Amino acid sequence: MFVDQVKITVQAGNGGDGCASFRREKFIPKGGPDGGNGGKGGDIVFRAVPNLSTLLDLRYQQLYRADHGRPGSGQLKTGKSGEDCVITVPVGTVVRDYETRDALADLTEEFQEFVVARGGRGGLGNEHYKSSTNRAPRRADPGEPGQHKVLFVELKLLADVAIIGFPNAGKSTLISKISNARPKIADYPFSTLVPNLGLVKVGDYQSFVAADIPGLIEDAHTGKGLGTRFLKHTERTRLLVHLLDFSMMSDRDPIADYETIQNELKLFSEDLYNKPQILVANKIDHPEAKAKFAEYKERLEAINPTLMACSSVTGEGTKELVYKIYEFLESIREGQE
Ligand SMILES: Nc1nc2c(ncn2[C@@H]2O[C@H](COP(=O)(O)OP(=O)(O)OP(=O)(O)O)[C@@H](O)[C@H]2O)c(=O)[nH]1
Ligand SMILES: [Mg+2]
Repeated sequence: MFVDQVKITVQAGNGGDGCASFRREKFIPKGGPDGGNGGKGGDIVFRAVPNLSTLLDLRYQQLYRADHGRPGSGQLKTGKSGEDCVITVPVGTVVRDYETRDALADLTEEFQEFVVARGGRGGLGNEHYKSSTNRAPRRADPGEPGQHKVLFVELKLLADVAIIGFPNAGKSTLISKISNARPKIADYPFSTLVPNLGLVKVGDYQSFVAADIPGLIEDAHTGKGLGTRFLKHTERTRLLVHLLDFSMMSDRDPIADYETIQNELKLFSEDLYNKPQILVANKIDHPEAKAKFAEYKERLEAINPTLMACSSVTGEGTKELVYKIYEFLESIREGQE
């Protein structure tokens, strides 16, 4: 299981203090008590939203505070309530107590909300204590403190995009370049034995999850190489990045490679075979790889017009690829709505 886990601290707002005050008006010599109540402190609220897929934002901000309530004032004015602090997380997020690991909330539906820490109630003003026996109470209460909690937030990751291709095509190198995943990279085939998931940041606020799938080869569907058992991880992804090796060293024919992999996908699952793909010529930094790319470009574009080139080692073209993947995921998402 691949999980994203973050520790955060939340502090709800304190309630505002109640006010002790008496009416002072011309011609009303002994005005009664008129101190208002304090406002309520803001809550800390978790909200599950559809357009997030990771807890990346929570890694950047680890302390969340809601506003305090304002104190009450004379003329029976209640203090303003503090604003809630809303923490947006992906659907599927579980919020736990950090110490006990008890689940406090399981956010399984879009726009589901959960108040994890309550703001303090405002203190009562002295007007509240007025009675037949005490017409001029001086008592006013302080606001209650807001709740403070240390939380353990976790999310089971599901990949949005899977990187597929022959062994050694550079899938692990690519995911290590664009995400926080640090898989093993080696110049021999089948260096990746299980899928690696990584969080990819796009600009400041957006992100997606990519999976690096162990290499596929001809007859993978019959169990050759590592077989297709990891392809089940790709069934829930929305997009495939199909990586082709363009280094001259491997002396591979990218079109034959492409067709071999496509054939294996098809034999494994028609649904997977029909998923949208971005075709990527990798190792474009290699001497003569650019010439090779120029040679194949037209034929590859005829197969799939969404064709890009990059080097997972130097980073050339990887930023463009990340944006292209994101754009693609967004358009798929919009198409589903
Ligand atoms: N020059 C160059 N070498 C690369 C590039 N990407 C990967 N490599 C090299 O290619 C070899 C294989 O890279 P990996 O990332 O392990 O390949 P993989 O596709 O994950 O391989 P498997 O896990 O075995 O399927 C390593 O020696 C990498 O350094 C690239 O863009 N340019
Ligand atoms: Mg690998």
